[in-house]
Amino acid sequence: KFLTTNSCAVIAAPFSGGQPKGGVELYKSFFICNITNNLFRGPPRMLEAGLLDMIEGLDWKVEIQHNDFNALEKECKKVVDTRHIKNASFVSKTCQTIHEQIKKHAALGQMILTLGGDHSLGMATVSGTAAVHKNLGVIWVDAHADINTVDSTDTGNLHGCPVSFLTGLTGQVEGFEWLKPCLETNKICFIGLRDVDEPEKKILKENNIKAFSMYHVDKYGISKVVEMCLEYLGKDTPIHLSFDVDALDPSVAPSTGTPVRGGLSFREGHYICEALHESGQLVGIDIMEVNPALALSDEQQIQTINVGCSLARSALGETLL
Ligand code: 6HN
Ligand code: MN
Ligand code: MN
Ligand code: MN
Repeated sequence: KFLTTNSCAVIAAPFSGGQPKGGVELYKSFFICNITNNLFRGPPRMLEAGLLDMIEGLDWKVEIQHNDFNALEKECKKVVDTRHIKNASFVSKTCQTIHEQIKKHAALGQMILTLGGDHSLGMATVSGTAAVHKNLGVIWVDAHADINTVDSTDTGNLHGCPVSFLTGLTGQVEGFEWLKPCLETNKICFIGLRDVDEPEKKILKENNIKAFSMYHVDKYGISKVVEMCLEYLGKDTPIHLSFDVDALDPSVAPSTGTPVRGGLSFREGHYICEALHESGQLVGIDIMEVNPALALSDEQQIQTINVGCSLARSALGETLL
C-alpha cells in the first residue's frame, strides 16, 4: 500500500569505512577465497550468488545500482579528520551518495534493497526512505544498538552510531550537514540486542526506546516480538527493515565483523523477514555487515553469503509453501 510499483531497486554498497575490518567493500578478490571463479567479495558476492535472478523469480522487476567508492576513499584519505570518530568524511560522502540514490528510487514507488557494506550505511538507507515515506518506522535487527553518539562511542567506529545520527540524538555533526534528523525515537524497534555499550543502555532508557533483546526473544518467542513491534509502530506506518547479519547467531552467519554469541536462529531471522513482508508495510530492506573476507573457511563464507540472500528473499515475499 506504500509502494506504487512492483519494482525493486537493489543498491550494492561495497563500503567498509564505518569500521576497521576490510572486506565488506571489495569488488575484486585479492587473497582469501579459493572458491571457483570467485571474482567478487563484499555485497557483490550476494549478486554473484544469483540474488537478482532470485528476486525476479519472486515477481519483482529489478533495477540494480552498482557503486564503487575506491576513488572517493583515496580523496577522503587526504582530509584529516580532527574528531575522534574514524573516517568521518568518507562515511559522510558515501552515505550522502547512497542517500540520494535511495531517495530517487523510493520516489518512483520502488522497494529498496540495500546490500552492505557496514552498518554506518544505515544513515543513508533510513534517511533515504524517510525522505519519501512520511512517518517512517524502522525495525533494526542487530546484536548491537548502533546508537552511540559521537561523544559516547569508545571505538570511534561510525557503524556503531547510525541510529543516533538518524534520530538527532547526537546533535548536528560537522561534515554531516546533509543528514537531518528524520526518525523519531518512538518510531524505532530493536530486535536481537545482546551487546549494548553502557552509554547506549542509558540512551535507550532515557529516550524510552522500544528494544527487544535476546532475552525478550527467548521469553516471548519471535512471533510475539514481531507482533509487538508492528503494533507499536502502527498499521499506517511504512516500515524500513535494517538487518545486520550479526543479529543471527555466529553459527548461522559467521562471516561478519562483530559476531556475538547467543543470537537469533536461522528461522527466527527469517521469520522476522517473512512477517514484515506479510504486513505489506515494508518499503526498504538493508542486509548489512555480510563480510566474506572474514570467513575462516569457504564453507563459512558461502553460508553467510547465502543467508544474506535468503533473508532478502524472505523479506521480498518468498514463501515456504
Ligand atoms: N554494528 N557498540 C560497538 C561500537 O563500536 O560502537 C559495536 C558496534 C557494532 C556495529 O555491528 O553494526
Ligand atoms: Mn549494526
Ligand atoms: Mn551489529
Ligand atoms: Mn562494545
